[in-house]
Amino acid sequence: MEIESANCKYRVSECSDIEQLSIEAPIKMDREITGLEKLVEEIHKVFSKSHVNIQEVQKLMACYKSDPKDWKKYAKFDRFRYTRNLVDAGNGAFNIMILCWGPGHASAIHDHADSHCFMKLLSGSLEEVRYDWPENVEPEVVKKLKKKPTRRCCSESEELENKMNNVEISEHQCEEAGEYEAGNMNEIGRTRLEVDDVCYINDALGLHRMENPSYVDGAVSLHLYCPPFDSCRVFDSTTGKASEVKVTFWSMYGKKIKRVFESSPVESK
Ligand code: 2CO
Ligand code: FE2
Repeated sequence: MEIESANCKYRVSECSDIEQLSIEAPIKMDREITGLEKLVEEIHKVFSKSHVNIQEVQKLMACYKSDPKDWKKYAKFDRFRYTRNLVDAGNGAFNIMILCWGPGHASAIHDHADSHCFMKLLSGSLEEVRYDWPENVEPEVVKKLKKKPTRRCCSESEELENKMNNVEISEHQCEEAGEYEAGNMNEIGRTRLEVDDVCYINDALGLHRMENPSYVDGAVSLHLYCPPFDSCRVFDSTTGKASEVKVTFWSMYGKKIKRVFESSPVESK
């Protein structure tokens, strides 16, 4: 019998039973989904229903066997940071993207903005490090955060550079956005993900940081977020202080996005 789990059509904090958010049953693959397009189609079908089980989505992602020919058009790397490449906007209910991690690239420690995050490794390997929420910072799941307005502390182009794909956020950024008194970050687990592994996280399960441990090879991962989000919080690894950052796409549907600040050196000539 399929275990009933939280409905991931709703935000994590809207889940009536927090216990349902941490079920980690072994995933039984009963078929193979051939091709990324087919997987996306199946995901659309599942999300057309009013109740979407976390396990159901996990299972679908596991049933697809990674084949680079399916996703290479989305796999766009940058030399300096990991990239987020939109594959499907999911009618607004979810979105699917491919993240490309160059050798040694890592994310900052971050939350998932009250959304459900599914992830499948397509190529290479990645290390996921999980953390507790720092003291005095409570996720929406526990308590809705009282949002204070954050002052802008840098120019727009600097702000774009300070995306969460920076390994750490700068000290002045923490001070300016210092909404929370927080302590050290407490590591609660580490998992090495290999090709075709699927994992799931939400704010009730903690925070995480992803890293490509290879100094030689890139890594590619497939992510499904529901609902989609365009900002989240990053946490300073030593102080635990939080800062809200925007998350953007490097490419959409296989086409690279021209970022405003990339043209500024030309303008200043
Ligand atoms: N959540 C990060 C992002 O969307 C990637 S780490 O895996 O969830 O950029
Ligand atoms: Fe993440």
